[in-house]
Amino acid sequence: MREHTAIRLYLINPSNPLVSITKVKESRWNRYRIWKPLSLMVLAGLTPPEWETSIVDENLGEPDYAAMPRPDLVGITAFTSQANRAYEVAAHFRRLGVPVVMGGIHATMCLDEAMLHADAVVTGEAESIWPEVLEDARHGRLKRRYDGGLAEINDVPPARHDLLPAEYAFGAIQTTRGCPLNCSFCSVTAFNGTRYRQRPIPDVLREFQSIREKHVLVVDDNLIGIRPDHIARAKDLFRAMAQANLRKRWIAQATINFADDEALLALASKAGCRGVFIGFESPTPEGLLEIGKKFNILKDRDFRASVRRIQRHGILVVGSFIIGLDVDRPGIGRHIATAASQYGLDNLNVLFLTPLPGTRLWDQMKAADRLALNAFPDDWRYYTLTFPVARYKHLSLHDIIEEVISCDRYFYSVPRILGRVWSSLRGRRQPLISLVGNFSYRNNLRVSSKAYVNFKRYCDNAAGSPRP
Ligand code: B12
Ligand code: SF4
Repeated sequence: MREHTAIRLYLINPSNPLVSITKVKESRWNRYRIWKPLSLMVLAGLTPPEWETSIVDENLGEPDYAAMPRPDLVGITAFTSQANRAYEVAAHFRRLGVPVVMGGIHATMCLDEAMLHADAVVTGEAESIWPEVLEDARHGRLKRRYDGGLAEINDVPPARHDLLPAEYAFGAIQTTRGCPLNCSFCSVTAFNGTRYRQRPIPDVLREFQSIREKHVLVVDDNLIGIRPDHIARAKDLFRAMAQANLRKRWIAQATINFADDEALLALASKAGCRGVFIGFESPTPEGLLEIGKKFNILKDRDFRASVRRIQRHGILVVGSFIIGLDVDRPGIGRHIATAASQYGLDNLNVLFLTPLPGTRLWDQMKAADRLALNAFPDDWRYYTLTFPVARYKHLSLHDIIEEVISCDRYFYSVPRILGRVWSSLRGRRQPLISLVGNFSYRNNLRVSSKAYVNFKRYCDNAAGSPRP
């Protein structure tokens, strides 16, 4: 390692050119389409001050690595969809003789693959192990593999909110880790465990206060949890946030039980909650059973009434559905769109069923030879949930793409958008955000139609990957 007083560390978030907007400087609106890499901000928070730490987010624009000062160590994070680019960046720095450490969900789930591209790989959550990795790197004795396991929640440090430029519309924070549900397609339980871990409220408040953006994404996978004690703690948190008068507006992810407690909703709204992203996943009970999300249909739930209850507190509801389940047949696109309209959702996000490594779905589909795109690591770039990468039971590649297009065309037709904006205006529920959100989804339709054409061409040309 070089001899200079400060030891230089780059923490890099690779882009996926298929999904990233890399022209933030060209349009103010693009600020709303990029999200802070909180993992790297937390890693920076764990890094001792003798390291001169920079976070490089490729989503802000392609960095000119050659023009940047040579670092002593590089840490790279990656979701599966970023793995491909992560390996390119790793190769660049390794060619220069700079040691590269990889970590995050993809490296954890595909350890052997990641080890081929990095000098060291950290699996699991980094809190307990990162200081040791840095010490080893400093003394030139990096091991090939480290495992952080699951962190003690009190050890999660405040993230370094000061390190990224002011080019994002949203700040980011995490208040809990893990999810007690275990849906077959989701990596969260496999990575963060079923034990629902809640950060101490004073830590969360202090960190919120250090965020400069007015709008914040609370990245928790399940904001309120499912048990009465989880929900009691969520109420305590919201109460404390309201009392601290944070003046933040935030959006979060929750399960539909968020709707079941009026006091919880009132407190969340008072604490600044303005939008919630909820996984509805399938419009049919058979679909929910297939993916292990029976939770959604407990207590004979009336989805429309649940959504209304949340909206009455000034909170927008974005619903997510999956297309391509074994129970899904032609017509499912329209079925999802009508269900979403009937539930009264403010926005709808439809994603292709995607087997992500480490999930039960991956194990099932791999064993049944249903991974249609499997030239890894190259094909990981299509594992964005916005491309049909598997073989679906009743839907061919062409069919499933048509289903998604028909779903989006129905839900995002101009009259339906205007109806929703009018309803949010009447309910004083962020009408401007509703308008921008709806038209931005509608605009995505054009972008994704073009992407599907290229994708189909890629599938046709991909040798040895016959499509159904
Ligand atoms: C916020 C978020 C986003 C943000 C991304 C913000 C960002 N740039 O980080 C947005 C909305 C853009 C997003 C998009 C997507 N996401 Co997302 N997202 C999340 C979410 C909810 C939280 C991530 C987070 O900030 N966690 C908090 C930090 C502190 O935890 P962490 O990232 O795990 O980091 C810790 C460790 O992993 C480790 N670590 C991480 N990196 C590194 C690097 C090094 C060097 C080391 C040593 C350690 C280390 O240390 C950290 C501290 O312990 C996760 C779920 C989750 N629980 O992680 C899903 C999740 C990561 N997303 C997922 C997916 C599938 C996607 C999408 C592909 C699809 C989609 N539409 O959602 C896109 C892909 C975008 C792309 N560019 O390719 C999956 C990824 C699964 C996988 N195998 O890749 C997850 C796990 C959700 C799930 N249900 O399965 N996402
Ligand atoms: S409820 Fe959400 S976070 Fe929890 S396992 Fe299911 S999909 Fe994942």
